Amino acid sequence: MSDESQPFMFDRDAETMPRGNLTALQLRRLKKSLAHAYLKVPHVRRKFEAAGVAPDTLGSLADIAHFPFTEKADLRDTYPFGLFAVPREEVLRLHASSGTTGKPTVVGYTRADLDLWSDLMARTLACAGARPGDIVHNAYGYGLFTGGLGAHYGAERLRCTVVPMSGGGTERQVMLMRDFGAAVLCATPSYALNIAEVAAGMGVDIAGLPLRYGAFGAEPWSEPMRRDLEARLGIKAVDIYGLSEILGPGVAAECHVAQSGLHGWEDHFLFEIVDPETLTPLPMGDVGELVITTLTKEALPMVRYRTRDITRLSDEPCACGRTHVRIMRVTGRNDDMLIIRGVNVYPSQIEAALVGFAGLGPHYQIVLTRDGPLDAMTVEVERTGDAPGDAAACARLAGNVQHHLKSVIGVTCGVVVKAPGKVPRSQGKAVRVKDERAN
Ligand code: DLL
Repeated sequence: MSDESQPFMFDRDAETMPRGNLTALQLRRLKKSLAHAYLKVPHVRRKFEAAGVAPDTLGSLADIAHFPFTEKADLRDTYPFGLFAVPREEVLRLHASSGTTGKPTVVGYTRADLDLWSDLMARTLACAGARPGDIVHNAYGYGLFTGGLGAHYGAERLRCTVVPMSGGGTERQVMLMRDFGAAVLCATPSYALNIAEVAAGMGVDIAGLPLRYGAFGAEPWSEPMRRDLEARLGIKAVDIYGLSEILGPGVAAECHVAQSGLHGWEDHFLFEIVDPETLTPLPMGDVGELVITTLTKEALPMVRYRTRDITRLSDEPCACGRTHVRIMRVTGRNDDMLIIRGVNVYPSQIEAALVGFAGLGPHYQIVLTRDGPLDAMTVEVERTGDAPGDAAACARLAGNVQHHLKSVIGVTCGVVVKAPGKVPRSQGKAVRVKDERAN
C-alpha cells in the first residue's frame, strides 16, 4: 500500500474511529469526567449548583451547553492548586503559563495524565510527519512552559531520538541539526525562522539537510509564513496546537498529508465553538471562540474552558483518513485583539500582509502608543540586506508598506523601516506587540 493511502498513525484505531463510536465514547467519558470534577473540586461543585446543573443532568453531548464555562479567572481565584481533583501528592508534575495578573496559571498532571500526554504528543508528532527512529530536534523551551517536555516525552513515546535543545543558542542549534541529521524540528514558527536565518548567515544550507518536517505551534502564524518556512528550511511545516490548561501541546495537529486544519483528538477532548459575545454554541463551520472540555484528565479536569482562541471547526473528511474534527488555523485571540481607531486588528493579519512583501524580511513588531485620546499603532519592519538603506529609499518602502497595510487591515498605521537584524528576534514565543500606552 502506498504512503498516501495508508499514512502512518501512532494509534490508528483511535484516530480513524467511526463517528458513531466516537460520539458514544465521548458521552461515556464526559459523564465520568463531569462527576469526577463535581465530586472532587468544591469550586466546580459551587459553579454547577449556581447554574442548576449536576453531572446526571447531562443526557447527550449537546447538554454540555447548560454547564458553566471555566475561565482563566477560575484558575486565578483558586491559585495555585484549587482546581486540582486529586490529592496534591498524586500530582507528579506542575507546569505554568502566564496569567492575567502577576500570578501564573498553574496546571498539574498525575501519572496517568503524563502517560496520556505522551501518547497524544506521539500521535501529534506522527500526524505531523515524524516516524519511529527519526531524530527530533526539540527547540521548544524546557521548564514551566509545556512545549519542551511535552514534545520531549511524546517523541520518546514515538521511539524517536530526541535532542533536548530548548530555545536559544541558535548557532549551536544549527550546528547540531546539521551534525546529527535531524529529521524533525519542533519549535515555535518564529523561532524556526530565526534558526533558518542564522543558518543562512553561517553558510549552512538547511534545505539541503535531511530535515523533513517542522512541528510548529504555540503562537499564531499564517499561510504565507508557512510557505516561507517551507522554502527556507526545505521541509513540510505543520501546525500543532495546544494549551497548558487543557494539556499543553498534543490537543490538535495538522496531518502532513493535507496540511489543512488540525485534527482535535476527540477521544480525549470535546470541542465547541461559541459566539464570543453571547457565548451560545455555534453550528459546525461558524467562526467563534474555541471551548474545550477534557474527557479523561485526572488532576485538572476542565469543563468548557474558554480558550479565547478564534477559529472554526470542520467535519469534512480528510485525505489522511483520520475521522477527528479539524480545528482550522487559529487566527487570533479575542483578548489580544487590538482596536485601533475603532478597527479590530489581529497581529496575525499584519503578519500575513508583511511576509513576502518585496524588500522586507519576515520580522516585525507592533508598537502601540497613545496619540491624544486615540490608540496609535506603529509597525516596525526590517528591510532585507539587498534593499537600499538610504533615507529616501526607506521612506519610499515605508510608504508602500503603509499603503498595503491600510488596504488589508483598514486602518492607517505608522511604519518604521529598520536595518537588517534590528527588529528583536524570537527565542521562543515571539513578542509581537509592544504596548507603550500609559494607562
Ligand atoms: O503554547 C502549548 C504548545 C506548545 C502548543 C508547543 C503547541 C506547541 P500555552 O503556553 O498555554 O500552551 O499557550 C496556549 O497559545 O491558547 C493559543 O492562543 C496559542 N497557540 C498554541 N498553539 C497555537 C497554534 C502552548 N498552533 C495558547 N496556532 C493558545 C495559534 C496557538 N495559536
